[in-house]
Amino acid sequence: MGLGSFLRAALSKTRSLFSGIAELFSFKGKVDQKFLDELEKRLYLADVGTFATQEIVSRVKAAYQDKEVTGEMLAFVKTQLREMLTAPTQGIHFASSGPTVIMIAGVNGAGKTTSIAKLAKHCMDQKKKVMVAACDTFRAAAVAQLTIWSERLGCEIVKNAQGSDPASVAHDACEKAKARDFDVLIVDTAGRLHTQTNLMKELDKIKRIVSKQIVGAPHEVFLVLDATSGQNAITQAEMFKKTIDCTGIVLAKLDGTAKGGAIFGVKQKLNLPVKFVGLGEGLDDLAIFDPQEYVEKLFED
Ligand SMILES: Nc1nc2c(ncn2[C@@H]2O[C@H](COP(=O)(O)OP(=O)(O)O)[C@@H](O)[C@H]2O)c(=O)[nH]1
Ligand SMILES: [Mg+2]
Repeated sequence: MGLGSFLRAALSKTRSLFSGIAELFSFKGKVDQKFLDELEKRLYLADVGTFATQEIVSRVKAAYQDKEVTGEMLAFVKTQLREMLTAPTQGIHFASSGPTVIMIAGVNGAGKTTSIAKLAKHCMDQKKKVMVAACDTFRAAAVAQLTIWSERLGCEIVKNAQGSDPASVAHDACEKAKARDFDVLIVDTAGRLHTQTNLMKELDKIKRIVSKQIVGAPHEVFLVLDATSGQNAITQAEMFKKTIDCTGIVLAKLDGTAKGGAIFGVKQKLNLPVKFVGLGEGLDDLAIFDPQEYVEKLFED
């Protein structure tokens, strides 16, 4: 199955909500307040979020108020949606020389460790030498889980005992990555500590250590969000964004949720690009996020 049909299948639940938006443009009548209210309601139902919904509705109003509804207007809406998601770069921004450090953050269960395994595979497929660092030392299971993935992938792992200082694991990993010419270092982190303040301090510390060790690092800080949590994911993202400068989002678990529309809210509210989407639990279930393809697939019958 090609990536296109794979994405299309993963979006089946979200697509049924977007077909409700498309349907509106096949109705006879004028773009009046009633039509705009209905458009607003349907965008909102598709979990596009208040902010992005208001934006689309006001653009449709400005362009088409009092005109007869036509299918052309749907193309206009698609263009608006696509523009909302457009980001300057897609995928990973690699360092021009030396190891590229990718730091991964997010709440427990969001899909961090699984996404790391998929990202490692993605980089290994490009013939890059990949190392992962198990800096979620808070839970023993987290280290074990990353170890299993690294064995399956055949990539290097740097780890330490549960409860050890995550920043020192990150430090070790940077040293090894430099000394042994690794191309990519992906750093796993905890999603929950005793308090949120502790967690944020720890993430900040890891980030500082990494930046001292390797020029320009971390080159990417990906926030992993669980797509099934919809608008709730945005609240989480705001918290992380305040502490660590995230460079992009990995939206995990997009398969099997109807909340794929939340991607628009994430981008509008946080101005963080969605870099990758998770489409399942397997190593290949990750796709570089392409706004054009995404919007096309959302509206396919
Ligand atoms: N269906 C689906 N499940 C996922 C995806 N990503 C992660 N998961 C599952 O979500 C659960 C939590 O993932 P994990 O990587 O351990 O989250 P972490 O606590 O953030 O590291 C696991 O059962 C994963 O298999 C995805 O893209 N799709
Ligand atoms: Mg984990």
